[in-house]
Amino acid sequence: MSNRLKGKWALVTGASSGFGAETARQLADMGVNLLLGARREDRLGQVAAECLERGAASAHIHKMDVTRTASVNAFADWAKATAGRVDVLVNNAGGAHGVERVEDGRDDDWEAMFQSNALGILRVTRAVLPLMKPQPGGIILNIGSIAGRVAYEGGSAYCASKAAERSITKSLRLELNGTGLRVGTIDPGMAETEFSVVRLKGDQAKADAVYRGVEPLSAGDVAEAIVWAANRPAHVCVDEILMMCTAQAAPYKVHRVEE
Ligand code: NDP
Ligand code: 8X3
Repeated sequence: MSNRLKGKWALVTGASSGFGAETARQLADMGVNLLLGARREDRLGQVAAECLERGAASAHIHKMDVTRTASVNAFADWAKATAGRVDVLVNNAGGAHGVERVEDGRDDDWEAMFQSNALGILRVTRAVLPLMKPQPGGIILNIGSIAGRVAYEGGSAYCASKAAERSITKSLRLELNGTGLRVGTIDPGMAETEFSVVRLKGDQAKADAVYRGVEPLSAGDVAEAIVWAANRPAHVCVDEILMMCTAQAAPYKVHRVEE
């Protein structure tokens, strides 16, 4: 496979774990310069060190919170000072909080999901676009979910925030038509990361049960799709990828094998 990413600058949000960390590692394998953001700076530092070992052209980290405009703008200023350009933007930071039905839902959970999964993408993209526009051929990949396409019980606000991500991606694709910039969404189904531990408020046993009797997607599976989409030639835009593990035919249709 041609490596069109070597020496390019990629900015990944939510790079401290899961899809974001694995995307950073796989981009490192291709000799990319990395700008990595998340709230946990220590974890970002570990990921950056691994990336350098794996061949990243450079790996830079900066603490950021996508739910705060000032933090996102400071992050973009840092990216400008560090790199001066961004060729690949992966809007990955986010997650789910809670599994309650609407009647039992909590404002802080709902707000956290919309803040990170929807508004966070808007904020980061607004701040980073000036670093992308001078170089036609760049790409923005937003991380959506099967949940943005198919609603399920206990997922109202998460599904809605990911449906918003889908609309944001489509609007951006239209707005950037003619600039040479590409925009797409990568929409995975269940994947074993820290996602369920966060969603279930740190209950590791409940999180493990989500994946019991199933081989879910791994962070590596999803990162491969992200890196593949980013590595297409400049005239090819991968508008969307929907991917699930073989055992999952819908969010609520998962074939489990008794262990
Ligand atoms: P993880 O919990 O492993 O990773 C989430 C990442 O997002 C972490 O790096 C976390 O870093 C970062 N993050 C969360 N909130 C913020 C914030 N406010 N500001 C900055 N960074 C933040 O989960 P995944 O890797 O699975 O999730 C990545 C994305 O993929 C999410 O958008 C999620 O909704 C989506 N997704 C996940 C699926 C799954 O089944 N795992 C399936 C489909 C989509 P830190 O805490 O250090 O800030
Ligand atoms: C995460 C996948 O199926 O838990 O976005 O909603 S699912």
